[in-house]
Amino acid sequence: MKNKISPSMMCADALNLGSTLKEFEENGIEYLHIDIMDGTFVPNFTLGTDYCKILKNATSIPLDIHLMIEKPEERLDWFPIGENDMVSVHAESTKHLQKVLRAIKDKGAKAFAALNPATPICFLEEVLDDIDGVLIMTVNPGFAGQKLVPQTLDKITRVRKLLDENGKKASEIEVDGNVSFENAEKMKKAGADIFVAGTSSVFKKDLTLTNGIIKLRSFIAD
Ligand code: S6P
Ligand code: MG
Repeated sequence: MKNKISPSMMCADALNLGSTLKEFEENGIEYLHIDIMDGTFVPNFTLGTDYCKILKNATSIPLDIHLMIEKPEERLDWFPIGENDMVSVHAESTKHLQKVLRAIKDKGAKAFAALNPATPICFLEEVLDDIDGVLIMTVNPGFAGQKLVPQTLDKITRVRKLLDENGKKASEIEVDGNVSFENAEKMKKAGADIFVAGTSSVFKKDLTLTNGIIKLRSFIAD
């Protein structure tokens, strides 16, 4: 399975969005990670529905919409979800996880179940047939620039095992939070496939976007 990079758009320079998207297209970026926060499920507000629509119209790079909101089942239709996109919904955010995951798949998109660092992986057991992958939070969600929660590295290994043992080898694992070059290499070894790139890789201050992407790809290469 090819390793994929999904830059976290909340870390992008809002004043230079057009040139950022162009550089991502030139570098074959696989997804655009868009953090949607509601100030309740997580203590922050970031990007929203109109931002998703702007990106959808501006680029053919698929969207990777990370919903960190209460009642996602009531708000899914607010987003421009298309066939090549992926949408992650937190197991902790809804009483109706299976229903939301199915609704995402009904739109033709890939459905990912997201888990906070403290959420046990058994939450995945009853929805294995309803997901295309798992988003493992490697920090507590809400902010960029945090430190890795170290036990989440082992969690990647355990989720990969759970998926493989249940005949879900094609299901992917996305990692989100402090995906630095060094951490990305460890995450890759543990079984991660999709890497959300933020302030310590693609958007690192002392690197150009292109050099950050090239460097990250070298750390997650097979
Ligand atoms: C955090 C959010 C993430 C961050 C990303 C930032 O709540 O879900 O997507 O934007 O982790 O990257 P970094 O490398 O600064 O942690
Ligand atoms: Mg995120």
